[in-house]
Amino acid sequence: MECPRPEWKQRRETNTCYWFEDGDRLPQYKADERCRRYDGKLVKIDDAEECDWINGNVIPDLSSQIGGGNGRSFYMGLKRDGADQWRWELDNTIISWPGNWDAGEPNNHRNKENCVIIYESTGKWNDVMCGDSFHYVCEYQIPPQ
Ligand code: MFU
Ligand code: CA
Repeated sequence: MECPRPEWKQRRETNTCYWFEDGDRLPQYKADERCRRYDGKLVKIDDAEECDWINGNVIPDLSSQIGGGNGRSFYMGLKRDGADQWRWELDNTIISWPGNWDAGEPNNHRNKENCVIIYESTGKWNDVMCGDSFHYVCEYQIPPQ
């Protein structure tokens, strides 16, 4: 089986495909809508290992596909729920590892930050307002044969 589009990157160990969109910048729900067009979702990062893989292979700056200093940010599929817990939209589960937060994050700045971005330059995470527009990373799981 293959990824939904040729430009998606496949992680062979898990048959997961990833796509960083660095053309459009969209609010979080629109970014997720875009991922779903390809039967994907905004990325769920299960553990530190997957986080490292994504930072090294998917995020352009860190994987040196484009080169440093772009200063861009990418949405993932993690949201603060009503009980103030971080929950993955892909399967509605609460995050089960500490995450890769930037220093001082998540800070829920002005009490309005319920979505999460990845900084391209460092791979670190920041909570942001879901209505702000950013690039995004989609994930697609190739079904077992
Ligand atoms: C930091 C970040 C916020 C926001 C703000 C401008 O808070 O945590 O997400 O980007 O800067 C002081
Ligand atoms: Ca923040």
